[in-house]
Amino acid sequence: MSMLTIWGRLSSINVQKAVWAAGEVGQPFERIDIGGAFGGNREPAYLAKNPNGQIPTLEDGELCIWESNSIVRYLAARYGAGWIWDEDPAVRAEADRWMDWMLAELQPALTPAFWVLIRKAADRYSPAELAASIAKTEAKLDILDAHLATRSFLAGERFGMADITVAPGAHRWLNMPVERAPRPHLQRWFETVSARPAAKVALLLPIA
Ligand SMILES: N[C@@H](CCC(=O)N[C@@H](CS)C(=O)NCC(=O)O)C(=O)O
Repeated sequence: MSMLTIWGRLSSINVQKAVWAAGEVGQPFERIDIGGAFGGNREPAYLAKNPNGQIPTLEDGELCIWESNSIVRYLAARYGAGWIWDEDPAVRAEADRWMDWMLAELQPALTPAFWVLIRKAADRYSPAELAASIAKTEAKLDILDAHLATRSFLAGERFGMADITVAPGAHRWLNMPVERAPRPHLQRWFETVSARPAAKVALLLPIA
């Protein structure tokens, strides 16, 4: 069994997705702290792996993959067939769209509030941007809650790669000092998926 390498500090929401996915498929991995206070992600050796200078990056033998959701898809397809990867294109499209929604909708909505309230970078965003971030995130999570009212997991009745990708966003929101509307379906889903052993390795508490 080959050893994976995951580059990136665990406080990154995008690294958490990769670590959780690797754990679910039972693939041994080494994680190397890089980025944030650890630095190193602008070094030529790292830029040769990931020209964006961002984290995470996954190495699997000769393969080098960046973009967190692509890493989750790769791990799922390569090592999680019949488990977190579904061969049915319709089920996979459902998973894919929630993964894309996470990157394109939920993460951008949540990021300003996270930076101001948790990373204490008040100078990055105005009070109006903070308020907008909270309002947008709440609206997006209403969509997630409604979706989860009629199914156990994001792509249906089986846990899968979309749950791994989206739950780190819910983890942040549910642990942030913000006023949240009660969302029973989201809460039930999050409690179920975050109790998984691989989730406990990935989801840092307190959030940072
Ligand atoms: N779309 C990329 C975004 C990656 C990204 O923004 N990573 C952040 C951490 S979450 C980063 O590299 N920040 C610089 C740093 O940590 O020094 C992905 O999903 O992998």
